[in-house]
Amino acid sequence: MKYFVTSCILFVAIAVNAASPYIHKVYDFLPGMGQFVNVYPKYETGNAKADMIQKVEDAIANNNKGLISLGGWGGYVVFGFDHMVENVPGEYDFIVLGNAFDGSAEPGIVMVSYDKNANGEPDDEWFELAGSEYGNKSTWFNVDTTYRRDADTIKNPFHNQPYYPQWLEEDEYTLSGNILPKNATYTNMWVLNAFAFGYADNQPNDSENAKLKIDWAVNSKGQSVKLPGIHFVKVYNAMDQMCGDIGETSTEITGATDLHLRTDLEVTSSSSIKQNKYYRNGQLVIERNGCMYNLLGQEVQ
Ligand SMILES: [Ca+2]
Ligand SMILES: [Ca+2]
Ligand SMILES: [Ca+2]
Repeated sequence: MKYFVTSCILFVAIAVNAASPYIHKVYDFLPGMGQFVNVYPKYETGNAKADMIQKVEDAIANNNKGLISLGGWGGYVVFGFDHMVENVPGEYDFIVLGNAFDGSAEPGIVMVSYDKNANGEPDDEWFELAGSEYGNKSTWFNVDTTYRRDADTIKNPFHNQPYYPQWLEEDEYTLSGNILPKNATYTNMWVLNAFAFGYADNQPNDSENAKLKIDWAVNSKGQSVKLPGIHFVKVYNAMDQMCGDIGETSTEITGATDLHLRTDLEVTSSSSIKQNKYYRNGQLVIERNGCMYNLLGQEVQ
């Protein structure tokens, strides 16, 4: 009888612990060399890879609304939900949040994985979500780039910290993936134009075109696959592009949401608010409606 009571209480406790719509855990993080590496998140002397992954998790999991930078091309983060994000055919299933705004699109390719071996680890096959540029003739596929510690010499005048991930023991590392077409134009300032759909940090978070469909998943041969849902997400910076003073184009991530568990998110069809992004007093700032914000969206004077 005592056992019966105990198991009833356990059942209630589990039932109350509902699935979270937000990122539950971060499994891996490795940025490409770049001007925000060792800054978002901040490297402190002695930090190991596990410490940096924990800082990334503290920033973007559980709707914490912090910000991480994936650095140069190929830099990535791997995270997971505490449940399977269901693939509802024809519907948007989840969103990866960034800090994109009109004129500042820094697209990251989104890969998804279903925990086929049911071990709770992202060690299963990955599938790319084929965004709007998947069929673009200017997209490069299956590229490898090796970053070397001894190449950490060219600095943006505003960022003098090391660009090589300081927590790595190795003196070089190789990143792999696809390179999306260049999206920048310059007249009197840099404008980074958004692709139509299917990426992270591309369309503004409140745009319908920032939302993602698991239906878009393709395997490494480019064949469409039908997944019941996904447990894990990998996002990597898919831009290999330098833009003068504002530096390399690098995807930022602030979170992710299961849209089937959060149906109340406000969405507009497009963002019409004009913003500018430039350096002021050595700090990258965003001007919007006469107010200045930092990369985290905090107002600065
Ligand atoms: Ca779907
Ligand atoms: Ca961005
Ligand atoms: Ca697994």
